[in-house]
Amino acid sequence: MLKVSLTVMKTALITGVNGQDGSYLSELLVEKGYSVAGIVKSNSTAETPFTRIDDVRSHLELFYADVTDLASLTRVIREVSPDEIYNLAAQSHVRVSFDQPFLTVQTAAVGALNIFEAVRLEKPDTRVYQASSSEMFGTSTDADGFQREDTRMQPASPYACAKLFAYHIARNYRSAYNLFISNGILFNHESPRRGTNFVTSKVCKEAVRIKYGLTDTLELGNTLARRDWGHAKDYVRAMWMILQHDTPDDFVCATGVLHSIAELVEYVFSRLEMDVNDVVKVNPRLLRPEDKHAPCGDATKIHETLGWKREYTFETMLDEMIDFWLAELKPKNS
Ligand code: NDP
Ligand code: GDR
Repeated sequence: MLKVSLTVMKTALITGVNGQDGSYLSELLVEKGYSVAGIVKSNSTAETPFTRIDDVRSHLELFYADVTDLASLTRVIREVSPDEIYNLAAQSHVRVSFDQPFLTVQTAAVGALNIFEAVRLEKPDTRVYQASSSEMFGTSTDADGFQREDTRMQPASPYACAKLFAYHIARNYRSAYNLFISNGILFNHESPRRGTNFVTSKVCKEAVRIKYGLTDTLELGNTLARRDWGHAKDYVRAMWMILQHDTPDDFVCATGVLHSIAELVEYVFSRLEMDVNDVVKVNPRLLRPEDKHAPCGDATKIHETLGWKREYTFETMLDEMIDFWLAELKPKNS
């Protein structure tokens, strides 16, 4: 049940509002008393599937627009007159970005520029959060193995290159036009609302399907890959904190803990009391042209400057995801 504050303080506009992060962020901002508007793309289904924002939808004002369409953004910004914009819209899948590099650049790079330009022209006092990514670092780390705000960036996918452009143009607009634009450089964050084409969600869902006898294999790509995984709820709180800071700045948000895909699989299967042997098959189609990095973030700056702390661990995050899929896929007659 959503707790809604009765004092309306500010207006926020979220692009990608029906994505994983957009849905949690909209709930957080509504609870804080914001008036929240969201941008959604049109699609061809009769009823647009907004399942992630079902619970909060009656508190949102939704606008059809597209980050690749500057005129639509200008119109929405003029109408909403937001105090804060959270730019979360993008084609966000790294492997898909190798299949659709132009779409990825149009949404993640040009889309961000469109937002900044619309803000510059229509409402230059708006504070803007740009969803930057740890993928921008690629294989580059500091000597201690961590990636932090000043680590050299060496992107290794069309997605990471597009996000790096957005990161730099955000900084450029900040200094050239004195706009309040901040980058959150977020490491992987997951939840029951994560798309099932991302590895944590896929493993939880498929393991539960195996548990219920609906399938007997789990096809994966590189199981030796490692990631620094946090929970989306903790990370959307960081986004909000970044925009409440007195000056625009860039912050890494991460857990500082690495786990491999194999460890992820082991945890999920043991929690479901199943044996992992002979179940996992490597499908070469799921391997990526470049996947050598083990991104591990140092979140000292956001801890010390903004007081951000995470509430979830790797295990509690996965427990929540497993429980979600157990309930979601439960056979009707059991
Ligand atoms: P999702 O893929 O769940 O959500 C992305 C959203 O962007 C979707 O709602 C999608 O709409 C929307 N979108 C895509 N293209 C356009 C467009 N042209 N115009 C308007 N909206 C569009 O991503 P997350 O919520 O996980 O991530 C949010 C942002 O943060 C993304 O930019 C991602 O790249 C970035 N990020 C994510 C991290 C993570 O671990 N989750 C880590 C670091 C950065 P639709 O569903 O209708 O296609
Ligand atoms: P990532 O997340 O690419 O880090 O991007 P994803 O969950 O897709 O991959 C993580 C790692 O798992 C390996 N892997 C598989 N991945 C998927 N999707 N499916 C599989 O079957 C599979 N098998 C192994 C991958 O090779 C990879 O090494 C996410 C996105 O949210 C980005 O938008 C965001 O910027 C980064 O996190 C930080």
